[in-house]
Amino acid sequence: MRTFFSEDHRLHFPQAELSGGEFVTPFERPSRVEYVRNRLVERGMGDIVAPDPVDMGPVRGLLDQGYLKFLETAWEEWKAAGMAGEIIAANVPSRGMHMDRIPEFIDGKVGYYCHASETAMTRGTWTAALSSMASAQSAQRLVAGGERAAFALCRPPGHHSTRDQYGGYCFLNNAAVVAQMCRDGGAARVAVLDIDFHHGNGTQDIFYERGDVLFASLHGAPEHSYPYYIGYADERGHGAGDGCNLNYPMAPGTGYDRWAEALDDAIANITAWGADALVVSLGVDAYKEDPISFFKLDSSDFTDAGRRIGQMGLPTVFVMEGGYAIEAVGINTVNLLEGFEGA
Ligand code: OKP
Ligand code: ZN
Repeated sequence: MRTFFSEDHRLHFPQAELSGGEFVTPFERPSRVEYVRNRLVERGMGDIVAPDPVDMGPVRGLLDQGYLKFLETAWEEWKAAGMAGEIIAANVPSRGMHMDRIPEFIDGKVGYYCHASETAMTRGTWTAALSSMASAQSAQRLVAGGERAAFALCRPPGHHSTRDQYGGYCFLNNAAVVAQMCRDGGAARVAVLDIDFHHGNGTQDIFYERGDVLFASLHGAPEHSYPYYIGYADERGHGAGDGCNLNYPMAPGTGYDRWAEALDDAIANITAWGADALVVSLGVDAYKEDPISFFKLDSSDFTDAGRRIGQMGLPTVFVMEGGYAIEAVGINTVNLLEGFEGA
């Protein structure tokens, strides 16, 4: 399987993440994807190539124009306003406030376009997010051209970002844009299977009222896990999208038996629905040693999960999301891809 990967991910490396009331080195750090790349090489998974330049057409078509402009100019505005540090949202609109009036001052705009203040932005964040999107798009094009599968080694990840909000380490929703590109390229029905430990709230939100893209997510139950306020099983889609959103929230301590049951159910639903193409939001933070998650998967479980996904027989674009047990991220990610290829 071919991998698309851009070195420009390094341009995004904030010094700070707000965690437990203190600033720590972000869990989502550049070394994560270096471990994945090294493991791909070690296992001879296939070539690793730089993506073609990002195509803003599909990005602009799916996401909010004001949000994209904000991401592009935020750093300049932040610095022009005399802010000393990295961009961190200190205020967000909440209950009883206006959700649709956008402040002019950058500090207010930052909060308007953010849903979680752990995530900082820096000078290179926008460029890195675009390079991540470029990898996802190149992987999609390869699969649209007839390859069975491709892997986008994206960083920063994307599945928490909506049409107009960043947060949860995500700025641009790579998986959502890939799904839309599959639709534009002729796939009538596209499924997004999100196996990252965290609920893919951004992807859910983007497709919630659409009947042509099915979203299925396995994740830590919102009662106990970020993003906390979304991801319940009774969120099933709305309007034309009714029935096209499948959430599998699971309790702390969930191991592979229960997790694989949810995976099988998601797979059965995607198959019955008649998907023509599959996008996998590939996070490996369901791993037992992950520092910010509470599932108990072993490394070998990722191989088995990949096999089950491969048995669907669909053209598949893998898009990297989370995974923070740094040294195991490479092993677990490549295990899943190998399981897929061996199916
Ligand atoms: C992004 B992805 C750590 C809390 C972290 C945000 C998690 C974002 C996960 N103190 N909260 O889905 O892996
Ligand atoms: Zn995650």
